Amino acid sequence: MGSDRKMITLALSKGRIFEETLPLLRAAGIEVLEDPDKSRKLILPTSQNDVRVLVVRATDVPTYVQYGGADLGITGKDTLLEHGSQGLYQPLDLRIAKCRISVAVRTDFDYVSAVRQGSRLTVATKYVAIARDFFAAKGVHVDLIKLYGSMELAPLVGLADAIVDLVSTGNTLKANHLVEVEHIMDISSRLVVNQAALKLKQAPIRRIIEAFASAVGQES
Ligand code: PRT
Ligand code: MG
Repeated sequence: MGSDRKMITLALSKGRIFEETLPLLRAAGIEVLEDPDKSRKLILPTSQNDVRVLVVRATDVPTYVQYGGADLGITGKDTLLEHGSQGLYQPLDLRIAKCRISVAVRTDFDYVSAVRQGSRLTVATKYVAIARDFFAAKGVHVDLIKLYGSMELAPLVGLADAIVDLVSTGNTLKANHLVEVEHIMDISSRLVVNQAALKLKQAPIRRIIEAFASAVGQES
């Protein structure tokens, strides 16, 4: 970043967050000039010379913003809870990329009895921090297995009794003969801002926060 003290850099991940952010950027008068699915560029120009977009992995957005590689970013609450929010100012819930984080098991697994009998559950998840906190609060003993994707497979092949994963329509669970047994929390994406950048580039960053806030119908 340091190269241009006037440049505003926004970190986004490809896919649903990128797609759902475009209308918010438009509301702030910013058009992204290249499609990240077609371009190989990782830094995308916008219609405003002093605003650019970084294309990063969803799980890396908080890291880029925390260390100042980007001034702002948009990231799921799931990702933020796993990463931690040190150094990140979170002015807005953008209410995009909505889903929930749930516990799911095979339809033939008796979760209620397992929990009632105090069994140790093996839980596969990308969200080890969220899962650890959730089961600790319930007083359920768990062995956590960290996965990076396709969590739904784990109970099917005997790797785990349960998974903690994101659910939106529920179709992925259904297609894999899994059923939701706990709703841990609702998830949506947040705007995160580097605290030092907010001080150094107050005016342009405030302008973006306010445009996003009015686009999503919130006070900033
Ligand atoms: O894909 P990659 O490994 O690069 O990263 P990622 O999976 O973290 O990125 P991405 O773009 O898939 O998700 C980014 C963010 O979108 C997440 O951090 C969530 O905050 C949010 N989001 C909203 C979702 C979903 N809805 C969602 N349904 N992220 C993932 N899913 C997956 C879910 O993991 C499951 O496999 O979709 C599947 C379930 O969908 P349904 O509709 O079948 O229930
Ligand atoms: Mg994904």
